[in-house]
Amino acid sequence: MPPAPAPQPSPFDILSHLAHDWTLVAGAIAAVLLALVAIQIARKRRLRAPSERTPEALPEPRVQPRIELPPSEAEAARRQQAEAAHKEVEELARERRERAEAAKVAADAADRARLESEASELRGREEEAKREEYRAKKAADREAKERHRREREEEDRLREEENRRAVEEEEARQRTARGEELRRIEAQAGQTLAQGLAKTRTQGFMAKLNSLFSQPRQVDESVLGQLEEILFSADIGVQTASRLVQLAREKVKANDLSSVDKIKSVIRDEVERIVSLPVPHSLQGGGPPHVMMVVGVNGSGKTTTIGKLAAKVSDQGRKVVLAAGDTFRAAAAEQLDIWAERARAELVKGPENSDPGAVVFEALKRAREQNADVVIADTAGRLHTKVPLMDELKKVRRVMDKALPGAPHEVLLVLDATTGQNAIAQAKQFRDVVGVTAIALTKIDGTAKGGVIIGICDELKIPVVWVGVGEKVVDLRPFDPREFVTAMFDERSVN
Ligand SMILES: Nc1nc2c(ncn2[C@@H]2O[C@H](COP(=O)(O)OP(=O)(O)OP(=O)(O)O)[C@@H](O)[C@H]2O)c(=O)[nH]1
Ligand SMILES: [Mg+2]
Repeated sequence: MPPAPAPQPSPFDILSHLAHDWTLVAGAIAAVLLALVAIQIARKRRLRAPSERTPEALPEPRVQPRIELPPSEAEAARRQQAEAAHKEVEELARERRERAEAAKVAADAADRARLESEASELRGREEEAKREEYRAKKAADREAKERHRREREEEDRLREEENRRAVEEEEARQRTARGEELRRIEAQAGQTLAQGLAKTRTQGFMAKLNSLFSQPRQVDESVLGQLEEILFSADIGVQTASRLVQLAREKVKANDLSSVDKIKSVIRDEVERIVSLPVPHSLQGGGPPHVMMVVGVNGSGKTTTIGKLAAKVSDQGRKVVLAAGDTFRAAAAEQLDIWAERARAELVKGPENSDPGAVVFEALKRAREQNADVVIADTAGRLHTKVPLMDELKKVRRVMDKALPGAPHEVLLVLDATTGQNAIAQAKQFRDVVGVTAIALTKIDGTAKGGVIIGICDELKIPVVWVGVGEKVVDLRPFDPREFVTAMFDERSVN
């Protein structure tokens, strides 16, 4: 059976179909338009973004120098030559074409031959003029190239000059800032020894000892037990603690101590006796110049102490030379440089990792030439347990003696009080290897372990000559045994 014919669409069907298609087309157009608008907005945002940044985010505008030199006389002459040759080429070409045209229409064979010969001769001259133009142009280009080379060279020179100026300006700015910082620090008064010892007195073993001593009671075994416990937990070292306890026991046995208060004065007197070692003159007496070698483990405060000492020497109107003998770290010489500037001292330094002996030798030589009064030599502070460092220090010592027989006149060991009894162990090693003559105990202000001074003096019999009570240049106090004992034992010594 044949298939039934498809029904004919009605006009309404055709219209509705068309309407449906138009909706689709309109929808597509609207989507495309929307996409275009979105792209346009995004582009505008991107373009606007840089100007909306904060001014700080923008890089510093750098003016690139632009140099344009006038052409040299030779270059100008060559250009003119090339132009003249070019004109000649055109003129000759024109004449040659005229002769060739005339030859084409010449009726007489002899005339034609003459014209053709003239045209050929003109071509020869034209070729020669072209070569001349080429040569002149080439020469002018070489001159121009040379001129551009000089322009770039001048631009580079200006750029370098500008960079150098910028570096100098930055350095000057940093110097000013450093100077201001220094003036601010120096305007502050330095700490007294008592203020430096505040933590030891209020938080350390002295706090416990003073509290024991303030009890109004008779001395008995329990008091002695407490005394023993406090002293052994202090940082004064076992040897010194047992000697103090022993002394108190003997006094009790001999019925010399009836009240706790009396123990206090016995302990106090004994501590004063221990710390009152004969003090050698520091920073004077040897040479001239008087040479001080500064040693100590890293971070103990050597460089800072040297800076403070140098400032003291300069303040006395004496000339001081600093030797940057710590060549293991580049930063060490830089740090000393800052201190030297503060202290108005001359600094002698060498390249990183160079021979410390050479630096020290040069410093002593310079000091002698300039009649300096004092030389203070910094040294590296790697761990004292590393044998090579100790060997290095011994070598530096020998070099000093070679440069100036008898030098160093003083070997100052810098110890960090915050390390407590470890400082005593360090001191023993340095003493045995390099022969320490005096001790500077630093950072006493940051610790409750100030009692270590007593142990150092008792066990090593090396005098503590300087005490660091803070980071400022004025925060280095000559150690005064009486001031120390007063600061430790007297209730009202700290304010
Ligand atoms: N509070 C306080 N800080 C100090 C004192 N002495 C030094 N310092 C600080 O201790 C730190 C180390 O001092 P430096 O002088 O660099 O020590 P150093 O022994 O030269 O160290 P190296 O060069 O690494 O061997 C620095 O931050 C100093 O400011 C002090 O008496 N009191
Ligand atoms: Mg240092």
